[in-house]
Amino acid sequence: SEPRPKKAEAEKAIKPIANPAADDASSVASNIKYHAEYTPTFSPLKFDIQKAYAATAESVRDNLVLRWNETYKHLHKTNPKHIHYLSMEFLQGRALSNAVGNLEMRDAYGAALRKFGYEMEDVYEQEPDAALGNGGLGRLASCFLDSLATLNYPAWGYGLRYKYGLFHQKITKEGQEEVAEKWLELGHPWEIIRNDIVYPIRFGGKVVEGYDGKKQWVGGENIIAVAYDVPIPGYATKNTISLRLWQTKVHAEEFNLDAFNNGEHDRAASAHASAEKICYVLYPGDASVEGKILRLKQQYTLCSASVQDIIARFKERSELTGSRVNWDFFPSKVAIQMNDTHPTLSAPELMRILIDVEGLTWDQAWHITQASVAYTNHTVLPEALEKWPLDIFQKLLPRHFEIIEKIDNQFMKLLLTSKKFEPSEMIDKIHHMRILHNSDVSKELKALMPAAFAAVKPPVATKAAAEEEVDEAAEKHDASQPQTVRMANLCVIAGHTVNGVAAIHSEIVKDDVFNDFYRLWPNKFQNKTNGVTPRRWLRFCNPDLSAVITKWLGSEEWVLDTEQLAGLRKYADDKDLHREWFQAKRSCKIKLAAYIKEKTGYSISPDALYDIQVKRIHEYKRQLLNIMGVIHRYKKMKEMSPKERKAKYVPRVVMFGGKAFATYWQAKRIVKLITDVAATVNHDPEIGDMLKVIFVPDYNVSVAEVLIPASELSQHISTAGMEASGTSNMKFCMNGCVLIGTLDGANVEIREEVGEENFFLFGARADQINALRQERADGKFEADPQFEAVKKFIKSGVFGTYDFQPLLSSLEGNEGFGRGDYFLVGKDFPSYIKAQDKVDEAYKDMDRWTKMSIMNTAGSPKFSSDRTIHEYAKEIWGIDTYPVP
Ligand code: T68
Repeated sequence: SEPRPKKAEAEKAIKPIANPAADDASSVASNIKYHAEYTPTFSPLKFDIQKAYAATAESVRDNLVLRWNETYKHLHKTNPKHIHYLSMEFLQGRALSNAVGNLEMRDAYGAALRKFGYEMEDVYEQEPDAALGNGGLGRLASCFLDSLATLNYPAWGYGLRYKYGLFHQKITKEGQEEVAEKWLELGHPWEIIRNDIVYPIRFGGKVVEGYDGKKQWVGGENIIAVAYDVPIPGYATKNTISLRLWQTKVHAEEFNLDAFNNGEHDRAASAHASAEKICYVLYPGDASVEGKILRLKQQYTLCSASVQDIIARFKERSELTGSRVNWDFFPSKVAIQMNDTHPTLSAPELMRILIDVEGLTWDQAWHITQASVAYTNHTVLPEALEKWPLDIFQKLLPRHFEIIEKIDNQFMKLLLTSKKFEPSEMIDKIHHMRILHNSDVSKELKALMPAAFAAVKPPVATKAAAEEEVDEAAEKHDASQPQTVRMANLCVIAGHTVNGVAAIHSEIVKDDVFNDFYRLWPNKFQNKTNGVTPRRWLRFCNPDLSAVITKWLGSEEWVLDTEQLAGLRKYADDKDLHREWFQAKRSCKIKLAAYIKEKTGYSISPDALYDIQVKRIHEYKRQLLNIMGVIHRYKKMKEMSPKERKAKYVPRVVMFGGKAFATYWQAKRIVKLITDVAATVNHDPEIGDMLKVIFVPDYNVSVAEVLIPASELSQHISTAGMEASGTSNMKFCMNGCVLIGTLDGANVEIREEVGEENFFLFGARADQINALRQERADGKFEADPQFEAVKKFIKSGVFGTYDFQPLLSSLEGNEGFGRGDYFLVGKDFPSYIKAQDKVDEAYKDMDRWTKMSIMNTAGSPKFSSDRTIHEYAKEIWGIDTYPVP
């Protein structure tokens, strides 16, 4: 690397020149200097690192905009079918390092920044994470955008521009504390505000019928959504797609000047305040009525603005061909993917616009909608399947409610006339499958029901008597059950395809969550196993290991063609590769150790086994099983002589990271337990480096980029059947980390790919879980003495005085809410401990371990999101690739 000149000299030597296409170090430096001077966001007196970041980002953005414009023009001209990926969450992380990497300009930017006296990595660090997501679902959306751009698919991402992303997590003596996240505070160079792309959004009001019978939705609160575009570059391609984020506001006319002049300042700006708060925070708690309305407003804003935008572009491109708009072509130009149920309203919104605005018939609109939208399910947890109280929904979206009512009726009719269910099952099926839970059934529909109903009861004497009974049955809804709009049911009914996110999850979707729908429409259901982008999650976050891989595979083609990673298998026993592999992992471990020291004050040895569990804190993900395993280990170590300890165990650092939802108390107690155990164990001189416990604060994408490359063992230990897929498991696997896990989500497929000898398996299988819970409820469960000992150890106060009883109570008793060990921590504990003992055995033999590590990377090709996206493109969206020439 070139020697660093003095900053002042460099600044004098470099001329500021705007050159968006610059790709050599000198021109890049000129471009950076240009932005430092002419895109002035900071004081002209200094060129500090923050300004270096801002100017570098602007310079990279120039390059992106160039490609972005070309892509738009190319796709406008060729007019292919586009995929529109609607998601309430995108967990983008940092943009600069990724963009420089995808543009393959690391060397040019590294050298240019060095001319100014800065290291590129330090400049990258200035960027706050764009954390517009909670976890896996949002990060998946971001990996998909990277693959869509890289593979040259015509695509748009649509989301919301939250002012505050996912909260920052502070770890204090009290446990987790949440602090508002302010990613926009110093400006965000990666977005382009599009004041020309604005759509009206309405809430409330009423539906009026015109003389021609046409429905019109009028009145209510009227706001606008403004587009902010984030260019998404593909890797080693010109194609640069858009993530369009909507920001809510109102037109200036809504500002009440009279009120303001009267001194009523708040009232004057009340329309502004009401509109702007929609985009304040990601996923506000929805326990209160206010919270619910806000969340529904967010969802509708995303759906309405995006659908209006999609339609506007469809019309624009139709007009281009000189013909009038032919709506029959819509599904051959537009695919809409709903990332979970949060964007479900895009289906009734599309119906509304096609019928009320464009004048299509119901049947035409329904056909177009069904042929365009598809739904991905990400969870089997019943509490996570969205239901809106009917009254709130109807008030906020009266026209959509009418449309959904009609879809619901149409669906029930179809159900009654389909031959898929026994007449005796019919009433039950209607109750389970319809969209409007516990609502009345129309007269027309009731007329279809006697036959079904008569089959349940002994045949009724007269038609009138039958009808009466039908009335009763149809209206008999459990008063304790509120009337709701079930979004998942609407998704399944309106979408042409429903997919799960890992093989086992897609089976559960068919056999359990949506079994009735599966019986009705078996062909609607598919699997699309998740994937992660190998650019961010291997090539860029782990340059050390990437260099070794490239050297042994002979080229860097694996970054685009991950299948080539399998080529590492043939060197899995090569001693030279072992040495280089070990060194690469070790250098990542040293970087992580420095990071841990800085963030927590704890020193960890790079010679220890690095064992990591990072994900949202949730009971089903069982961080509790992990920490109880750690406590067991600590307790055993204390009972042993140093010699015995060394013989049985290897030195290990167990790291945790993840955020708990602010009001999820049980999850917060788990965080507290981990940090209290850490405080005791890490200061125990008898134990020393044999065991360290670290809670890494404020886990996010950037922290993951430091942790994952340094991992040797990672934990994916959810109760079987509960984790839809998991995606960090894939990132760890790619980075040569060995997994310990249950047969859950994508673990099943990872184990198949890497080989069972390279995966530490334990625990009950998904098909055993119900029986095990029943066994427990029946009082037939025999507690494991080691597990009981761990509970006793915690209760004894070794880890301080905090009251962990509410946490421990969840593991006790046989059944009941929050009791009876619903997540089977105690049941799986003995097999977990055995698997962990096997880990220590394996780690004692470094050759064996390094081979396992290599075999994990070699077995990871399937888990590239490129593979996933190709499958969606072919089997759900029907889109082709269109590289910009
Ligand atoms: C995750 N879901 C799954 N949900 O838990 C994970 N939920 O197994 C899977 O790998 C991942 O999706 C990608 O498919 C989530 O992350 C949420 O974050 C969420 C957000 C709002 C409401 C409900």
